[in-house]
Amino acid sequence: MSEREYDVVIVGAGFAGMYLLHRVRKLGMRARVLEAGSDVGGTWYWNRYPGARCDVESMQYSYQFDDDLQQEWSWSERYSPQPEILKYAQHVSERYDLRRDIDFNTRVTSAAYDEDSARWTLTSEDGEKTVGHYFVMATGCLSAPNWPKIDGLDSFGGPTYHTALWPHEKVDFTGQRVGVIGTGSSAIQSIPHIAREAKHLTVFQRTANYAIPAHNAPLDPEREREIKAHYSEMRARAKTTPGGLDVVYNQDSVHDASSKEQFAAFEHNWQRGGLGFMSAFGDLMMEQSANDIAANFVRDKIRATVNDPATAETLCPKNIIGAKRLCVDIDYFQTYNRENVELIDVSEKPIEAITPSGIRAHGIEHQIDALVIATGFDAMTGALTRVDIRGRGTVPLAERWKDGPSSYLGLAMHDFPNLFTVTGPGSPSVFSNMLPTIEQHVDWIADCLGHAQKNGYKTIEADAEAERVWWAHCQDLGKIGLKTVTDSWYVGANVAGKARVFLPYFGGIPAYFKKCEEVVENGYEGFSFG
Ligand code: NA7
Repeated sequence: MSEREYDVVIVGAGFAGMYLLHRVRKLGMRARVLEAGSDVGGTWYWNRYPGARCDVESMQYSYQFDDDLQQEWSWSERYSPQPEILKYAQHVSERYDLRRDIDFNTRVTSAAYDEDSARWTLTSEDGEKTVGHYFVMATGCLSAPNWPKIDGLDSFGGPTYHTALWPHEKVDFTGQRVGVIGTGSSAIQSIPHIAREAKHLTVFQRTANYAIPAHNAPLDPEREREIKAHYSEMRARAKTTPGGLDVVYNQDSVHDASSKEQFAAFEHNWQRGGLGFMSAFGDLMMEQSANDIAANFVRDKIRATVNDPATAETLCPKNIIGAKRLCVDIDYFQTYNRENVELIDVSEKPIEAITPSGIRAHGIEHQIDALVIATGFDAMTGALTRVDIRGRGTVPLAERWKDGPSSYLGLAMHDFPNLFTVTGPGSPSVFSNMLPTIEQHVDWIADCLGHAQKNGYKTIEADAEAERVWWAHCQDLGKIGLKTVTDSWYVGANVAGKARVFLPYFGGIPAYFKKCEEVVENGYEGFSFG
C-alpha cells in the first residue's frame, strides 16, 4: 500500500470533479481525483439506460468557463442523449489533459481528518490510502442508487437492471417480457424505448408523474449560430432567473388571467416544451388553487393522449405539479396506447413480492423475463453519507446527519475542516441548471483555496453558528409555498428511514450567488481560517 500526498484530493470525475481539477491546477496545487467508474462523466457515465438524455437544453447544459470550448463544441440535438454528453465529458478531459491526474476504478470508502497535520486520509475499496490537505466531495446530487425494499428482489431469476447502474453494452429486450418498477424521470425516458423492443412491458406505478414534452429535434444550425454569437449574454440572463435557465418567468398571478389567457400561457409553454413549464405564472408553487389550474391543464393533455380512459386516469398525477421535479418526456404517454404495454397501479397496495419469474401485485403474478428498477437515488446526501467521513472527533458524517443534514451554503460543515462539498445540501443544486451551478461552486471553492494559499492558512472551516443560521434559513425557505407538501426526494421521502428534511436551497440562483459573493466580500464571513 502506498501513501500518496496531494494538496487537494477530489472524489468524483463528473463535471464537478473535472472542472475543479482544472481550476486547482491553475493555482499550482497538486491534485488527485479518485473516481469509482472507469472513465469521466459522473452521472452520464452511470446512467446509460435507453432514452437517457438531459432535461435541460444542451446549449445551456454545458460548461461556460472557457469561451473557446463552448464555441468549438456542437450539440446535435436540442436535448442531447447520454452518449453525446458522455462524449462531451471525454472531450473536456482530453482538451485539458485531465485523465493523468485521475485514478479510475477507485471507490473511496472512508475519509478521516487528522487534526495535528490538518490533513485528510482517504481509503479506497482496495485499501489504498491517499492523503490530501484539502478534500472535496464532487460526488453529485443524484448518484447513490436507491434500491426498493421489496420482498424477493434477490430471488428474481432473470437479469435485473437498475437505471443508474446500466450495463455498458446494449441490453436487447427483443422478444422479452419486461417489468419496470418506478415512473420517475428515468422510467419515463426509458419506457418508450423498452416498449418498442419488448414483447410485453408491464409498468408498476406507485405515483403518477407530470411530464412535459421535450419536443426534441436536431439542433437548428441557425439557432446554434445565433446562441454562440451571444453566448455570454444568454449565460448572464440565465443567472438572473430562479432556476438558472434562460427562460422568461412571468411574475403575474394565474388568478389575474382569464381562462383563455391561462390556457394560452400554458399551451405556449407546453408547445415550447421542457422544464420551463411552470414559468407561465408567478404563483403556481405558492398556493393550491393556482397550482390546480396548471395541474388540470397537464391532466387534460394526458387524457387527450391516452386512448383508454381508465389508463389515462391512472396516469393522471393527483399531487401538486412541480413539488416533485417535472419530467421531460418523448412519447411517454403515447406509449400506453401500444398493445404490448400494461400499467399496474400500486399506489394503494404496494408490490407484494418479486418472485423468481415475475412481480406479484394485487395477488397476481406478472411473468417477466427481465426486471428494470427505476427507483431513483438517495438524493443529495446519499453519496456523502455512504462514505465513512470523520472530521474532528470520531462521529461519522452519516451519524451526524441521521436526523437530517446541515451545511453552510451547501459548501462546508463545521467540524469537518478543509472539506468542501460541490452542490451539497443547502445549495440550489437540483433546483437549478446543474452545470452552471457546479461551475459557480467550483469557482468559489478554488478561489477560497487560492485565498488560503496566498495568506498561508492551513485550515478552513465553517463556523458552527453560520452553519446553524444558514440551515435554518434553508428550512424556512422550504416551508414557503407548496414545495414540501408532496413526498419527494427533495425531502428524502423516497428512501425508507431517511429523515424528512428539505434538502436543497429554495431561494433561487440570484439570491444564492449574491450570498456567496457577499461571504467573500466580507472576508469569508462564517468561515474561520487557521
Ligand atoms: P425518481 O424520480 O426518484 O423516481 C423513482 C420512481 O420509483 C418513483 O416513481 C417512485 O415512486 C418509484 N418507486 C420507488 N420505490 C418504489 C417501490 N418500492 N415500489 C414502486 N415504485 C417505487 O428517480 P429517477 O431516477 O426517475 O429520477 C431522479 C432524477 O434524475 C430526476 O428527478 C431527474 O432530475 C434526473 P414514488 O414517487 O416514490 O411513489
